[in-house]
Amino acid sequence: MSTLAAPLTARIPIAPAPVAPLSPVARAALRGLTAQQRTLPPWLFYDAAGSALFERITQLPEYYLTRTERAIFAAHADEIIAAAAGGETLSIAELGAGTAAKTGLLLEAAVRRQGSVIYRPVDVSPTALEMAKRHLESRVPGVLVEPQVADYTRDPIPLDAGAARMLVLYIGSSIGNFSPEDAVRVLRTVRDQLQPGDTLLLGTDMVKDERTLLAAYDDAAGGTAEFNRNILHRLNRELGADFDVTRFTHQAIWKAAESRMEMHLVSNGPQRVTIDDLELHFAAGETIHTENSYKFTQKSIVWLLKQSGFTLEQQWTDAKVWFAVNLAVAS
Ligand code: AVI
Repeated sequence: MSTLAAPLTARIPIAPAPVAPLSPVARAALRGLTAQQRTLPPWLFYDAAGSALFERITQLPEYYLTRTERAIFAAHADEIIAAAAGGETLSIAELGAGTAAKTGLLLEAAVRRQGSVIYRPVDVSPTALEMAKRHLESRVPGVLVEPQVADYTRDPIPLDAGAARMLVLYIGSSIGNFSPEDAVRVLRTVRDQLQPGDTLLLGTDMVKDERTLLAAYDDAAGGTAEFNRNILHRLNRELGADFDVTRFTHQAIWKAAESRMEMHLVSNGPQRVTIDDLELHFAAGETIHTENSYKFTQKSIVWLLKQSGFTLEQQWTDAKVWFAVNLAVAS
């Protein structure tokens, strides 16, 4: 038999059926929920519903962070901007800007000082950036908003806006949601984009009495519980999981040795959950660890900045030293 007569399929390799790559959400869920201590990464909180729930948290009486930091800006914005500018013209960038609700106070101070300012908010959410642009350009004349959609936790972002001096804002104690090692990695990436003399304004929530911390992460109205449980609703919505969300209880724990608040979701009893082909069995009391929120001391702030290539230059706090706004210079 000539080779030409051989059955066609015998000679043409059949390509395996393509396997669709997992989405980042599916990958995170698969990896985290099959680990010994089940975990879900906190970035999963921030879909549209979760971002709205977080906005509500910032207004809760127990969640002192946002209003304390805002009060520090309200009292010291001119001083902060003057110290960052050091006599030069300033451009301002903001990491994880979201809707840039508190930033207006600092931008107003920059406009008072130099007449106009370029402001580059960086965020993964184009919708939040659009809102920030519309809101700020109408509210603060003199601000030119140049939004940038990027994941600053992964990719270096070009920060140079052509001005003599850059000020990078990383406020709201967002740095506290990273482990110390990851926090250094994130800040080092920022440092690598700056020139010596440029500055970073870092908001840090401070260690304080346990009662205040527990209330901030487990409020009476249940807003934080709803925010925490939204992560399971998200897996139901986006991955077709079948979590019975009512059977998971929100838990906030203060871990003094690690200097962090932890959030967990505790399984109310033995239960089975499926996500596509994956079957998960939860024992009663077993938890999914959803967030760490590190709290700082003067020593840990200085350490973090030093490891990341910055030097702490000036610091502003509230009277109770619950929150600190730190100006650090790229060394
Ligand atoms: C966004 N981040 C600084 C908040 C925090 O306090 O760690 C997220 C949050 N988690 C519970 N409440 C607020």
